[in-house]
Amino acid sequence: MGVPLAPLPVPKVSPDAIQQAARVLRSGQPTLIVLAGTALREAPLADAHRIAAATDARLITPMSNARVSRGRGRFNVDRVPYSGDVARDKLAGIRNIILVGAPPPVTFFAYPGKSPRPYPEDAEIHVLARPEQDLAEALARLADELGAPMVSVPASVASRGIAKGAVTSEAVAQTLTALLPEQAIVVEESVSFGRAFYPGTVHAAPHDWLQLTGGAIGDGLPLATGAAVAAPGRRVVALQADGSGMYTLQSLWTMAREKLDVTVVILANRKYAILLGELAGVGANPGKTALDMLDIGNPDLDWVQLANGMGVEAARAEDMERFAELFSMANVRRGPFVIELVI
Ligand SMILES: Cc1ncc(C[n+]2csc(CCOP(=O)(O)OP(=O)(O)O)c2C)c(N)n1
Repeated sequence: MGVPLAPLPVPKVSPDAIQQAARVLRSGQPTLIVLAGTALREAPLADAHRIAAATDARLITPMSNARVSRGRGRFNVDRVPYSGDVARDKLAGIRNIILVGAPPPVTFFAYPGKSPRPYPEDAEIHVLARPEQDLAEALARLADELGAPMVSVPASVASRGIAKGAVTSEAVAQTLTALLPEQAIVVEESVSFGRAFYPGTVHAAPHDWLQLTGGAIGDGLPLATGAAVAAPGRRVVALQADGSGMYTLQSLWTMAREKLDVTVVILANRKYAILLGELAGVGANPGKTALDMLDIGNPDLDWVQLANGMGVEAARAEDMERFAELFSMANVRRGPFVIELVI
């Protein structure tokens, strides 16, 4: 006989941690609150915004988070920028950093002669809550301790409709905003192309945004598979860079067998594009052999045939009109569909 597993208790933060964070926030010094984990759900985000509005603290999240509740009617929080230089500019002047289930901000990669910590060296770090603690409860108590009034979500900006013409990151974000189904689960492993996706979808229908939290690429398609199994009735939209997609493309076969409602958008640039930028970032001057290693054409992958070969219907789009047509159609059908979006 198996012993039923009781859910693990979620420890609450101590009154001292609340008091300490409140003292820092009342000091009036420039303060950054870093939110991660379960602090990125709808209610705790609202409490974090109450705190920010009452104290002038700034809110931020790590670049990648396991799950964020976002879209129309919800509070948005910007992420630590991917570029170390941009992140350092953004966090200049910060005196205190309050961590809510998050590590201190770091840049994704380290570069010779540059600190991987994009905040001033003399900033003081305070831990309101560790990841395993009750983050929502901690933020609610801190907001109450500060007497922070409720704030309303900024009005959403009306959709500009679908984008037309050339495929760009901004155009895809615009079309996602116009067409994302209510309560979709977006799984994003868009790597270099998707820089506009997150900021550009703040006003899309309410959705959850799922990402890999580490650096080992290839998690997008399996994550989309798991999300679709876990949340039947919700459309999963996987925004998947092609190189990373190749690590785990057998997920498509599972999606077909399990008839999972996933719309897979393959962002086909036929390169490991981000690594070209990173090579430049460390001052390398790559020759032909190195550059060939970062090219995944020759021959080009045909994602329509790859998907068909695993029992998944698929089509290719080379402009935004076709993308919108395929994306709307895919999202209302049962089962998976792959769109190879040539970028
Ligand atoms: C498991 C694993 N292998 C290799 C890498 C190194 N790596 C980082 S990004 C990348 C290429 C990503 O290419 P793609 O998914 O096509 O996105 P793009 O850079 O073209 O936007 C590679 C190989 C990694 N991070 N993880």
